[in-house]
Amino acid sequence: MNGTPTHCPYCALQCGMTLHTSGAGAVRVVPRDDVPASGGGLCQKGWTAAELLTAPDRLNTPLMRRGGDAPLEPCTWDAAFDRVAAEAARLRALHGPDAVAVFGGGGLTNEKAYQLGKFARVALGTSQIDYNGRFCMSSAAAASGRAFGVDRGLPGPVTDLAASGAILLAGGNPAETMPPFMRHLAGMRDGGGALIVVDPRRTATARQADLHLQPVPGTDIALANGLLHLALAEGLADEDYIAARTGGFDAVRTVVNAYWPDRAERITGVPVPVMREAVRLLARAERAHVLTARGAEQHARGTDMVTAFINLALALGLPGRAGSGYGCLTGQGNGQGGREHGQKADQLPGYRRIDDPAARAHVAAVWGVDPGDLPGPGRSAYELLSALGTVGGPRALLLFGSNPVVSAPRAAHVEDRLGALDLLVVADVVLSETARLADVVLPAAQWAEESGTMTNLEGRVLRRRRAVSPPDGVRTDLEIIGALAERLRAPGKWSTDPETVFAELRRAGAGGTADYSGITYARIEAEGGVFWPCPSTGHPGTPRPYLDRFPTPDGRARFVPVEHHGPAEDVDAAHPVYLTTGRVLAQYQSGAQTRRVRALAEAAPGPFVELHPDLAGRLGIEDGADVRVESRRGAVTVRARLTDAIRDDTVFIPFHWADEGRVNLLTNPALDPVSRMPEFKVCAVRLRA
Ligand SMILES: Nc1nc2c(c(=O)[nH]1)N[C@H]1C(S)=C(S)[C@@H](COP(=O)(O)OP(=O)(O)OC[C@H]3O[C@@H](n4cnc5c(=O)[nH]c(N)nc54)[C@H](O)[C@@H]3O)O[C@H]1N2
Ligand SMILES: Nc1nc2c(c(=O)[nH]1)N[C@H]1C(S)=C(S)[C@@H](COP(=O)(O)OP(=O)(O)OC[C@H]3O[C@@H](n4cnc5c(=O)[nH]c(N)nc54)[C@H](O)[C@@H]3O)O[C@H]1N2
Ligand code: SF4
Ligand SMILES: [Mo]
Repeated sequence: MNGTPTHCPYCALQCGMTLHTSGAGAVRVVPRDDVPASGGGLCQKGWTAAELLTAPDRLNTPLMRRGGDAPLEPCTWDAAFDRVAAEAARLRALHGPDAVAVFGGGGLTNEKAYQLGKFARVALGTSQIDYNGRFCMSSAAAASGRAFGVDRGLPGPVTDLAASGAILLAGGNPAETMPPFMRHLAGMRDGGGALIVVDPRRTATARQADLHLQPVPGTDIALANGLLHLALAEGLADEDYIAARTGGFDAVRTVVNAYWPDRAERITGVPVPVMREAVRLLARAERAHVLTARGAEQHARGTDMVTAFINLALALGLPGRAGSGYGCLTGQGNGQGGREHGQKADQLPGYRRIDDPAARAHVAAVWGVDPGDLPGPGRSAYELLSALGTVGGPRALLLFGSNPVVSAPRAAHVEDRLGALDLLVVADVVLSETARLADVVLPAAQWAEESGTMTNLEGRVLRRRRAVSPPDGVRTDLEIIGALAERLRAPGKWSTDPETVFAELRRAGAGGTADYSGITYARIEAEGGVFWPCPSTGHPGTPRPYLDRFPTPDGRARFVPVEHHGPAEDVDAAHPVYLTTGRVLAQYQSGAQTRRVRALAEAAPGPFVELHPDLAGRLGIEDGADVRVESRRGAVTVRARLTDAIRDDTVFIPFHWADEGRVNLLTNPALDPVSRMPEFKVCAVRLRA
């Protein structure tokens, strides 16, 4: 038995695990107890992660479609690469470089995310690149950038949470989305700290809370402004901190003045005494945290929603104090790193802005190209997907590590757009719902078959280590990108070795916001991970940024006044019920991976709609019955699951399934004006038995 220490393939907690291989090729997962974030824990997805390595329908040869309606058939790698490169070159010559687009993923390693961004700008010369992280934490990223001058998920090591005196968690359900994370919250409660959960559903997480605020979906701005109003009225704000470390408070004070308690209760449905209790718990704790996750971010006003919670945290004096602060729980395995190295439409490596001349000059020098040849900013994820195949839009798409047919909002439209392309290329491990539509499918190596680095929710850079060889016929994403770059005669170097790519990433990002230049594989190994920013090899890394100053021009955090707007699509007579969406423990994202793992498919076999018995009674819907749920964009048929844990004006459907249970047929693509995040978390529906 050999053991390879690595991390789980799935979420941002990046739980530690050792993979033991036997001669027969079987891989056994054993939790590691030397990884602080998971502390020896794994969830059911982690325990069963190795099963996908040998999934019966794992892709192990490239596939190609010769002509529109022809079936996908096996082909050689050379044939696949030749076709992709020739088509890309043809479309580019015909329509210009933006005719070819790229879509990436927050599950890709730092090395792949970096190489993909470089590939788009240098090999294709296209501005049209974005990724699924736009659907994930982009609103929190935008709000953090606006307030603190930087966007790094948590303000400190996740183990700091256990020493907190109070945590307000808005729109997160880690009991299902990161189960081992709950030990940190439980540790806090054991030490006398209070957990306050804001969620329209009494989730498994809310059931472990001291206080549960159950608002109408989409009303978090009114709630956070109401909480801040109460804090000010009760003299709980930290005026010294506000004066010393922040700017812009007066405008926020004026705005929240109008969110008097009764008004906040009327908008949110949260009783005033519960709000008052929440504020007192937070303000009285010596150390406290305000955290957000997707429930308070995936809104057409998501950036403002997060800002409202940041304003509350700032007024209580939390950010920039050791053991306190505001944080966002990132989502995907590399949700943090995936947003730093340039696969975002407006970004260059090191979290630099692509429209900043100094950033362009620095990165172009590392890439060996002229800064003037780098494209400018492109379209955001949903805007990119919905421009595919339109006049002036991209004619080809190369997609790595995402399954938008299931996970993008207004999915039928996105599917339609994908169908209008001249060329769709999908690199994946399995034939996902999106890969099924492709003209060329490239079978990629996965997780335990490759090495690289991932940045977890703490901002700690970790090693992913290769434990087994990829199956014959499969290539790593770096090999795929390298081969295509070569065929496109791209300038510069296109290493397929992760450590070499990481060395280049360090140089490209040096001096940027997310500075990895002092991080090496050897250091990660020796130190159990390194926190960015880490600007030199002698630098210890930065577990807790902002202790002395915020990386804003004047060193102060910025208050930004925000007003409640309500959902982009409110309920009305035709569509009288709010729909919200999210996750269940045993399935991951679009389900492409976890639906193929037997124990997970058994634990969460299919889509359902959670609804309150009172609502069900009014509609004549019985538990277990098939229900048709319709929005202005589409309809799904799912099984009714009656529970009094949800508000009676709201229903919940998880998004992990395809076919008639694909909830993104219903969701609203209304975008946040700053982050371009779609409103996954609220739209209006009607239900029929
Ligand atoms: N099992 C599992 N774990 C995962 C994933 C997975 O797919 N499956 N995905 C990973 C990824 S990429 C992510 S981003 C994270 C997401 O992790 P979470 O953010 O914890 O997950 P969600 O279920 O999307 O949303 C959290 C909660 O938001 C609530 N909510 C809905 N609308 C609102 C609202 O208007 N206001 C508030 N305050 N709350 C609202 C929902 O009821 C839900 O309980 O999970 C990661 N972990
Ligand atoms: N309604 C609704 N929709 C949502 C959300 C929601 O809360 N509600 N949440 C949104 C969020 S937060 C997210 S993050 C997105 C996620 O949604 P997607 O972007 O669709 O995420 P995954 O299902 O993880 O897709 C990853 C794909 O990459 C493949 N893959 C895995 N590893 C590799 C690899 O190393 N290389 C390559 N080439 N492929 C690989 C997997 O098999 C899978 O097909 O969904 C968003 N959509
Ligand atoms: S919590 Fe996340 S990282 Fe940990 S085992 Fe589960 S899916 Fe994997
Ligand atoms: Mo996510």
